[in-house]
Amino acid sequence: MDTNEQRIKIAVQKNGRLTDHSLDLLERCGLKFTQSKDQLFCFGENMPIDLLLVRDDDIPGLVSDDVCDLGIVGLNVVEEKRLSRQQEGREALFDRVFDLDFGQCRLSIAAPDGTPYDGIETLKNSTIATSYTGLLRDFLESRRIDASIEYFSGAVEIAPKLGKADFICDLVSTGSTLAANGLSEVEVLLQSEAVIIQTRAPLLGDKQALVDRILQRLDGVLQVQESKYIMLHAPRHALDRIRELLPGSEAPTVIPLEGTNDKVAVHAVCRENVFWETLENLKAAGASSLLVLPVEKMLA
Ligand code: PRT
Ligand code: ZN
Repeated sequence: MDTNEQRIKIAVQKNGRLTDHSLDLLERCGLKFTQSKDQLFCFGENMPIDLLLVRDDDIPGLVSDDVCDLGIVGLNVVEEKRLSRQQEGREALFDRVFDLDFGQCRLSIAAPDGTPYDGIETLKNSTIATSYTGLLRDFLESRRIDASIEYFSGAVEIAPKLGKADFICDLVSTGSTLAANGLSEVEVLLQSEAVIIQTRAPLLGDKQALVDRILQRLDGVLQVQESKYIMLHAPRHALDRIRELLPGSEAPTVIPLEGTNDKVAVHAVCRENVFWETLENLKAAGASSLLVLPVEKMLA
């Protein structure tokens, strides 16, 4: 029976930088959804897995409080929530299960251009504007730097111009927002990307098996992103050298070629991208008829 309690709920950002990537990833795991009229809920058509579409800041709380079983959210938001709960004396009841290879950015401290900066001691007795108070406090305390933190909910980069802060602490990806506001990065606190988190609450009935199944599919999808299937012909005597040159591949399959004793076909899954240089090196080692194909699905 497919009662509501037996359906998995995944919290996904409703409308933002992570939304398209998150939905695309779940679709590549074979999940199909119908979106509700209010666009806050996606019903799983082919598996008992539904999505809750929410603000990214709410995702760690929903997973920690067991409203959702899994969540896709930036590590910056996860760590901020974990630290703010810890600073309130509460534990965050979720675990990070996978890094998802999108939404890359870093949380950095930046100074107005021209500010003399001579290492972290320069931050002593300064005011730093941020919406990441938990991560910033943790960073400053671990380095024994006494500075005051000014909470800004948005547009942090204008705080120095308004005379509200000496430094800012915000997310950076290309660096163009900092440059446009006359700011330069001086410290990196955290390298972030989207991650999947799972509740620590026990999953009842068939739910754990279903979560394991979806995590295994996610793992497969992430692995094939970079993987390539490579086929080539090679003289037997060159096999050792060719094995060394195949990037990130485990035991390639070696198949005899009809009508010849000294030539074989080699098939291998490479867990890294295969660049032109690699193909040229393989050819120089004696390989011929080289073919590189994308991998669509993989199940370990
Ligand atoms: O409405 P909701 O609360 O859900 O969304 P949001 O506005 O809080 O988040 P959103 O959609 O902007 O970002 C979601 C997640 O994307 C973040 O939590 C990060 O994990 C990740 N991410 C990746 C980024 C960036 N890159 C990024 N560049 N989040 C924000 N930025 C902002 C940054 O705050 C700054 O204003 O982009 C600006 C800097 O970008 P660059 O390219 O100029 O350096
Ligand atoms: Zn947000």
